[in-house]
Amino acid sequence: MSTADDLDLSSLADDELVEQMHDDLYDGLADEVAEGVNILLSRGWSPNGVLNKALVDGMSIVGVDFRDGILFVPEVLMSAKAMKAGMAILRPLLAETGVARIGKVLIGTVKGDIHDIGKNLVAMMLEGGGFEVVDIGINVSADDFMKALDEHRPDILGMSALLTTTMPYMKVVIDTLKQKGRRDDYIVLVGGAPLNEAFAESVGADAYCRDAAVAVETAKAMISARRQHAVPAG
Ligand code: B1M
Repeated sequence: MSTADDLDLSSLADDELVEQMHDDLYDGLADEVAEGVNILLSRGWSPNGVLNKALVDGMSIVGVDFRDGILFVPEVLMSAKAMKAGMAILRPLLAETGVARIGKVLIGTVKGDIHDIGKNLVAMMLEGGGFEVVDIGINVSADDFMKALDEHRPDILGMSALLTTTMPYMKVVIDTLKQKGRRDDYIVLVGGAPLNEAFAESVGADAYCRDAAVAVETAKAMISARRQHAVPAG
């Protein structure tokens, strides 16, 4: 499953190209994935369509084979790199749709966890949805979350975890906020493949976001609800 050297991606019909991009993602071919993204965009595909059909669907195939022991860490890292190459092209386009900033989101992957593809996607989609986003990266400790919250003063704190062993750390961050009497200063949204609503509730988050699109909807709904309930000054 690899792009033959002489294969001209632009000669493929859309559905064949998307399939080829899934193969190229699987094989970690960053240049080919980037080229495919550019071709689809030049054919009038929306950035969102390219993201979901070509990249996210392709990465799901990688996820299944990683789970089943067919792919291993180095190969998945190559796929992740290829996905990032595609996302780098889409990022400014997704952000472009935003008009006035709706609010500010600070987002990071919790301590012990280095998965960042989903978080980056969420950050991109939030930017596209009109939010200012401060991404503080991976392996973020409660202390570092607190420092960043002080520095950036967002409306929303977003946390990501992809491992069953790291998701409980979200509670550590939320409990730290509570101890400092600052829990109510922020809307706290959490996400990541192993989470669910019950977990989000159990750690004291405001909502669980199944995917990036839900994260944008939830962020918008919660900001607007909070603003409606804010007591007018004076
Ligand atoms: Co990892 N890994 N991994 N991995 N990895 C998983 C998560 C795993 C499920 C694979 C498997 O076994 N099937 C498994 C976890 C099992 C478990 O916890 N029970 C696993 C494991 C075990 C590990 C290691 C321990 C492997 C090892 O070393 N033996 C290791 C851990 C390293 C660490 O973090 N300390 C490890 C390492 C890696 C790589 C480095 C190779 C690479 C990460 C590269 C990177 O991120 N830069 C990697 C990858 C790529 C995966 C899989 C294959 C794909 C994850 C991904 O990017 N998905 C993953 C299998 C899987 O999930 N199917 C797996 C695509 C992404 C778009 O989806 O991240 O779910 P996702 O994000 C979604 C939603 O969840 C949601 O929106 C996103 C977009 O729609 N969302 C949020 C996510 N965060 C959000 C935050 C929000 C809102 C929504 O805030 C508001």
